[in-house]
Amino acid sequence: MTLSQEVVRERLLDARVYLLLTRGLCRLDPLVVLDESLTAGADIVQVREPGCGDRELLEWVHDVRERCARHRVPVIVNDRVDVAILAGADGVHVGQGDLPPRAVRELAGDAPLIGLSTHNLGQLEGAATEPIDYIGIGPVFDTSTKDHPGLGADWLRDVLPHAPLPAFGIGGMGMDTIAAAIGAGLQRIAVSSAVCGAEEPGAVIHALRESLDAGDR
Ligand code: TZP
Ligand code: MG
Repeated sequence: MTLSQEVVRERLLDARVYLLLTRGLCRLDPLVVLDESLTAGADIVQVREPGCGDRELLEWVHDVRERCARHRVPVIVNDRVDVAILAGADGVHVGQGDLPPRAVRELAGDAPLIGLSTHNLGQLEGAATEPIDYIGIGPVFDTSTKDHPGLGADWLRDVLPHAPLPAFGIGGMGMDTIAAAIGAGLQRIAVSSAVCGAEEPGAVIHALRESLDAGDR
């Protein structure tokens, strides 16, 4: 880890916009997407590269980590606890079919953040007894990034009060859906294609942040 455990946890508690960076979804150079997003105020960055070769992934996580550290932004690696440890990342994100959080904690130790994807109330409530730091909830809206259809804003409104940890709504988050998400009570989002695929990724991050901040007032 480049950032201290205290800083990483502080950043998590304040986080509103969590970027899932996937190079194949980027319209611009992925490093430009990353730099613009960091400058615009992305709070956390996840490296999500399904199907990427191990060596290439390790190098990419190093590059992302170096850039994020300049902004004191934690870097999370999707699925791969081994790569996260080797690259000195700040955390690992796992889904319901990945290594169980307890196994990730055993390998990674106490310091790194662990995030868990949840897709229903049972999984959301079950997260309370896992050794994790935050959860993803969704997919909230339809998205081409995942096969599963969006569960909807009404569903989100019902489940959100049961979230035992900081909860990031995910799936189809963007300028056309953020109002409905906020209306359902959401304060934190995880976003991929709306930022990666944008011509001006920084402007999208900035606008999403503004909406979320305004939602509090
Ligand atoms: N889980 C649900 S949607 C998603 C993940 C990992 C990807 C991000 O979604 P989007 O719609 O590209 O922001
Ligand atoms: Mg996964």
